[in-house]
Amino acid sequence: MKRRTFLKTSCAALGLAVLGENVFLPQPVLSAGDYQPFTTPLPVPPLLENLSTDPGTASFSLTAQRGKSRLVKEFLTPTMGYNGNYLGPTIRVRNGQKVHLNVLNKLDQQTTLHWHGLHVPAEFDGGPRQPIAPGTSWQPKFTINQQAATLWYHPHAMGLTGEHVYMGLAGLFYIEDEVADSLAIPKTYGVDDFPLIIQDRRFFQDGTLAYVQSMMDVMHGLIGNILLVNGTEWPVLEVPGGLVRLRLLNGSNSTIYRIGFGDGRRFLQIATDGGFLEQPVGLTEVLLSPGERAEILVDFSGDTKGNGPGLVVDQLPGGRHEAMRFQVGPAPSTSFALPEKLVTLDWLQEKDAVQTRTFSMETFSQSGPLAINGKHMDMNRIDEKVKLGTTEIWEISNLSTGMMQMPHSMHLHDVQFQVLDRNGQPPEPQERGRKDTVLILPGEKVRIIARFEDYTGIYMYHCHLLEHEDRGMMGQFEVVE
Ligand SMILES: [Cu+2]
Repeated sequence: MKRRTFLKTSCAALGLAVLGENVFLPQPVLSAGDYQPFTTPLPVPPLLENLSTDPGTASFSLTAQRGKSRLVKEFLTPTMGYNGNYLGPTIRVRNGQKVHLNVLNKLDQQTTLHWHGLHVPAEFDGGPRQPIAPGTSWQPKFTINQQAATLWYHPHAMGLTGEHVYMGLAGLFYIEDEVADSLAIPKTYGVDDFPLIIQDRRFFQDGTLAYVQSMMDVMHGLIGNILLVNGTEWPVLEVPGGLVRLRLLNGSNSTIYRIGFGDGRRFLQIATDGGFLEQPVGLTEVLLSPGERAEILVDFSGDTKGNGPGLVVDQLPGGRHEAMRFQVGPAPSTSFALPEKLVTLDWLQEKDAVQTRTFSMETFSQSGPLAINGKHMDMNRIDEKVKLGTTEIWEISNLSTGMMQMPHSMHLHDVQFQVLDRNGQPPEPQERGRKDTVLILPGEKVRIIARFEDYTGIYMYHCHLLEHEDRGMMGQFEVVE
């Protein structure tokens, strides 16, 4: 199936009906006046306090805990969060900084904490090999060794990732550096530079999160009918009447989002998963699979004060939602001279690759559904051994056919990679940057290139549709001397 065709038709394939729709809260209808939309201010996660007095070191404390949150209507929904009820604070560090963390698990089950997109030693990666038992804590430490980027953190315990993220365990992890400092772009957190964590959720009629799965929910991934931004339904964000930077995270479990504005306005994408693009790319929508990020610059200088566009999110599969609205305030005191050039990226060369590995993302395989190369995750098996300091090409294909054409989203721990080509064609300009997660639609074959350096040890690669990951669509690669 062609990429364009899939993106159009998959909207119709909805997995919701299977458990019986009336057990769930229905999708609220804006025009029906269900309740007052766009009146709740968008919460911006607080920046996590750095407990260190040494400027070269950042020291943070995170606690995974249960709580209750007002996510939808009048309900107080049981949730999970870091240092709070739902989601977690934003961690902000600088390249070169030493980072010490204390992660306390106050849940009644094991969890882990993975730094998605961060290049860290395997023992501190926070994948399924580093479980944190209930009531215990974990102290990862590492030195930030990569450029400015919008990364995130979330749990990654074997078989529990989907549920924990669904309940609210996730937060953002920003890296800043001198290059980011020098660019004339908005960079004041919560003033002209906002994180937007976009998720969809499904609720039972009593307002509890419906993390139950029919076979369809497993295959499609759990697709919710209610959109949340930073844990809030239909929020409004007051923005300055000028250039604003939005850091978008698809924080959903399994839904692909096509994100744009209600009035179809153009914006500039300036960063991918792993940092800045070489130059801004003009777009009217971004396509993000679960786990992917994009930083965009939006110009609100032409909007009438008090008005503003909606942020429109198309779910694939699923519906079209006005997820939030912007309300334009006074013009800012700073104006920005947008650079044509953002950064110079260090392009990995195909000729430097020592080998090509092939990965087949299999919706159905000989050994059952949701496998990679016919295998399901086994902690006792190393699937790939990669030599430290070498460059490799990974060719990832999604050859699912027939009725169940599932998209998959491949995430590699340890590295930021580059997309070489998709079905033999060079990637779109907005994908020509540092990536850690890549969407692979049915019928697609994507070649990526990565350099495995600095750290030896065992890391994960997996589908970032979390219901797929939890069913074993994951493998382990070991970086060896
Ligand atoms: Cu998948």
